[in-house]
Amino acid sequence: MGVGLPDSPRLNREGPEPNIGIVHLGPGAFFRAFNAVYTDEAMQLEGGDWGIAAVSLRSPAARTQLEPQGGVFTSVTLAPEGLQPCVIGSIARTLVAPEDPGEVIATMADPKVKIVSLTITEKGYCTLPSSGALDLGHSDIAHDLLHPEQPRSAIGFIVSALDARRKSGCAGFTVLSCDNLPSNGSLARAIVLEFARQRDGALADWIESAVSFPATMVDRITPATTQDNIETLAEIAGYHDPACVFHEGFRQWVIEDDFADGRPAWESAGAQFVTSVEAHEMMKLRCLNGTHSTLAYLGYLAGYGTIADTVANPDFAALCEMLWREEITPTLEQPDGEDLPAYCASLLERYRNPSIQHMTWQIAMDGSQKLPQRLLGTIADNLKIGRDPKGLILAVAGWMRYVGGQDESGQPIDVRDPLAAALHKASDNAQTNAAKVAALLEFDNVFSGTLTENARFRTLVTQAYVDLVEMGAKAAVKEMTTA
Ligand code: CS2
Repeated sequence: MGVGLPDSPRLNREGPEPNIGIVHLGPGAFFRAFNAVYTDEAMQLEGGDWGIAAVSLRSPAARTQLEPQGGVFTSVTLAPEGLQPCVIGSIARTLVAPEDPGEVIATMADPKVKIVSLTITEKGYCTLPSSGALDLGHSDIAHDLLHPEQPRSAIGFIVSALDARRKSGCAGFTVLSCDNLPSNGSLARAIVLEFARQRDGALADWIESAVSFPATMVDRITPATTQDNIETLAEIAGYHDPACVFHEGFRQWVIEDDFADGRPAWESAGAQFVTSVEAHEMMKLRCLNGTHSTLAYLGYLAGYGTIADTVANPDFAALCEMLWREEITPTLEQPDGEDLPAYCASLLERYRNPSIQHMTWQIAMDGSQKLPQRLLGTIADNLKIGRDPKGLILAVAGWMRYVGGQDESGQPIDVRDPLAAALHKASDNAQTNAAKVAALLEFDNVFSGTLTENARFRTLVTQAYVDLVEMGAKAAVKEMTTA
């Protein structure tokens, strides 16, 4: 469990390793700064066997960092008054799925495991982003349907583990999606059931009754850990921790209270349990992630490395304020206990935190998977009521320019996206600006028919793209905010 720092600067647990009650898929920086911290605090305050088996679905990096330290790592809060390190001991075990998929299934099928939580990012769900439906043509899904003993996808592991539990007469578990997707609980439920039904109808029926899929809203800004972070921690704490994470102080976890077989007392660590998460999730996705992606594409094109650098330009800060006021919050229902204008104002403060080196390039990743829920739904809602959401449309044009693969000074952009090659080809093959926009709008797994058939949207996004090409992102943002 957690030990105090800096009085006793050491990287080990005081008590025994916690018994495992949670399997977590996707042990990246966000999971460590968020789920692992909440669970550590909940166990310290209220006890319980909620140790975490952290499973990487791809790279062995997390295991390489965590295993030699017995799963213990340092979470470092970037507080205004300085760095606050805290040692976290909730991870009891680390596994790398491709090395031994059978061991991962067996761990998930252990009756003592009550929760399987996920931070696998948008693309980990193997859906068609524009509709949220399971992509049966996805190579991992096709593989996992043929090889249930050796899955690759999170969905494949979940269904194989549930199959094993059902066969051994054991109860189901809770699948807890902690990714930035709208209605992430029902989305996870729909794709797990769809996948299970492809395998075995009776298994799907059993899952429907034995497994719960609560929705969650998760929020804590956590950039990828850098070598610099590791060295800084070594200076202040006196030890080397390659598994450390640096993050903001703010955190918010809103969870639908629907667990199949118990849960940690996360409320003791500040999590909010509610009957419906939807309004909270829409607020966070559209207000925070929507402007994050806007700043990522337009800021990167304007030559800014981080979000803090981007919003230090008053035009970009004004763009965020305009988006919140005129284009985003009018589409939202105010969640219980929140005040939308105050929420948005606090976001700008969080973005301005100069000690958080959150790279525009990092947030720009996987745009094809992020655009629908962050920007396109809000745009469609505005168009429906006859409003032109020109700022959000400029952000979409920024994405189009970004995935074209060349920045404003002609330098190549390292575009990371599952569709990167296809997007680049489509943009490259088209000769004119209008043809490039039209070619990208053909990606129907990103853009829904509601948008692509809307002539007003097509005109506005083409105009915004031309503006970006002709005047550059800085001037286009300035013009948008002074118009
Ligand atoms: C970011 C998020 O990388 C991204 O796409 O927008 O990870 C963001 O930092 C978190 O959702 C904040 O809670």
